[in-house]
Amino acid sequence: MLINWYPGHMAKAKRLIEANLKVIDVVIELVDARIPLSSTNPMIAQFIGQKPSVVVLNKADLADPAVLKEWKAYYVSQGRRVMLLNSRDGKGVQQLVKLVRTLAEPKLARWRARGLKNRSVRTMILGIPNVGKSTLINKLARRSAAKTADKPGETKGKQWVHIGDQLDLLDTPGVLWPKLENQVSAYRLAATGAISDAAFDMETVLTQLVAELSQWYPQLLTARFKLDALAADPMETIEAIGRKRGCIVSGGAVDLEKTYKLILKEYRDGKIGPISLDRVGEFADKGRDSQ
Ligand SMILES: Nc1nc2c(ncn2[C@@H]2O[C@H](COP(=O)(O)OP(=O)(O)O)[C@@H](O)[C@H]2O)c(=O)[nH]1
Ligand SMILES: [Mg+2]
Repeated sequence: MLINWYPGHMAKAKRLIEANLKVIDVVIELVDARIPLSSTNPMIAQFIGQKPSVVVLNKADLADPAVLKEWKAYYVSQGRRVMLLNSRDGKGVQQLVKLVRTLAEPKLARWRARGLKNRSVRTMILGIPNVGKSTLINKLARRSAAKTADKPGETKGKQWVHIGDQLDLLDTPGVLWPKLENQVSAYRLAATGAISDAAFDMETVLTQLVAELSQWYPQLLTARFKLDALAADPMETIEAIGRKRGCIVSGGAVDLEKTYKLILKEYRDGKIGPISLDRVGEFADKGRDSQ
């Protein structure tokens, strides 16, 4: 699995995030609801520090509701605030604003006590690529009246979007690098589209994906591709899908590259059904791991 985040990139991303976090009161950590721990960043706990935060399981529409319930319980057991969200259609956005405002309340109360009645708390979104940061920022910005002006004493060009009562959002997210130190997470990041297609071996990713779908969601897989049964060997299932969908090269063999792309696209688009790949049990001891 190719890793295209070199230490130089990581150091730069880290510096940028740390600089922005200096003025942030509440952190919104965005992860992919289908792979909450694979799509988190090992350093997130360090970034968050003592600030109040919420972990948002975005793309909840694409994940398995039963597994999401377990993930919610998991985060609660870790002492974290957690929310499900669909940034694309905006479902949950209102609750997110409310929750962030609630988390900000102690700070606002301290400011009020010091006579700073009109000061706003600031929030920012952190997440690895492709978890929906821009989509969420756009949703939040659109429902708000207007962008607030730059404030004195801050990095030039930093823009704040007013998103709620005494609540401003930094309009650029903090982009964390993906966790690539274990192969299972790396493959799932590839399957969900967090790592660019050029960076991984399709055969490896697709055989793993089809193996996991066969194990956890056999009915969804057979129903979607009209298969009579699933083979023990995922490669056989992939070939059967290729035949069903007419991905055939001259001579009658299955066009594997085309079949890989087809399965991947339908999986990512949610066509196979709501599917979770990360499961709570397999990461039991790897909660907020840091590096
Ligand atoms: N189904 C679904 N797709 C989403 C959701 N949020 C974002 N997306 C899609 O995920 C892709 C990446 O989103 P983007 O906002 O660019 O991610 P970013 O890299 O974190 O800024 C886009 O195709 C979005 O339309 C969601 O809640 N549900
Ligand atoms: Mg973006």
